[in-house]
Amino acid sequence: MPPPDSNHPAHVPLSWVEHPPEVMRTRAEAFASEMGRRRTVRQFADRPIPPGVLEACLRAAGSAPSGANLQPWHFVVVTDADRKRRIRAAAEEEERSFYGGRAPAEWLEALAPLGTDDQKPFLETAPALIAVFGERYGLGPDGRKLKRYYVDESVGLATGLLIAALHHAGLATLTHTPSPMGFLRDLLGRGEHERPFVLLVVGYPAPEATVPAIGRKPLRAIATFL
Ligand code: IYR
Repeated sequence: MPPPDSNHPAHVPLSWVEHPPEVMRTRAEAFASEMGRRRTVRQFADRPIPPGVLEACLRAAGSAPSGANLQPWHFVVVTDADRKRRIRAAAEEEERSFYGGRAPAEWLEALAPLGTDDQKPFLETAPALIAVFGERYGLGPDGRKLKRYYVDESVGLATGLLIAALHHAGLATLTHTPSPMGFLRDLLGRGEHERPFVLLVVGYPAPEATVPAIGRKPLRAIATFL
């Protein structure tokens, strides 16, 4: 075998913790019940997030599997009030045209139970917004375009881990998808090689926050065991 290099790294022993079956069941049940308490929140308090929490959650997100391990994601954390205000203004402009005619009636009917509209005050109230970007292609040191693989799948997985990590840490999130989202690239100074994927609103729920009384499909409806 040739000596390891950056294209052919050495393999190292897997670091693995095995749990006895009863411990596995307890852990699995505890995690399912913790995740089952996660709700998408649309009313946020303006309390700040304790230092270090977002950083750790982002490290968890960055542990996601990705196409060829190219990790084609970038997370922009916005806590600056002026930038949040500009994001709100741009998002509301898109949403006004969405709710005011661009969205087909069937889509608006599907959204009705959620009670959403074109007003997005949480984009200013919440202490942090995390804009998630996916790389359409990578940029080599010489500006050369580098291929990326399964970008939406990879960025979706990282975003899912991020939402789980934030919930686990004790923070509420809203997965916001203003459409189209191109304005995020301009407002946050990201390059043409990146595409906005989702905008996460993060913070503590407002004390008066309510959530729609909607449920989740039971296991038998979402899983098949053959
Ligand atoms: N982007 C709009 C509409 C919207 C679309 C879906 I699909 C949702 O699950 C929720 C909202 C908005 O943010 O209001």
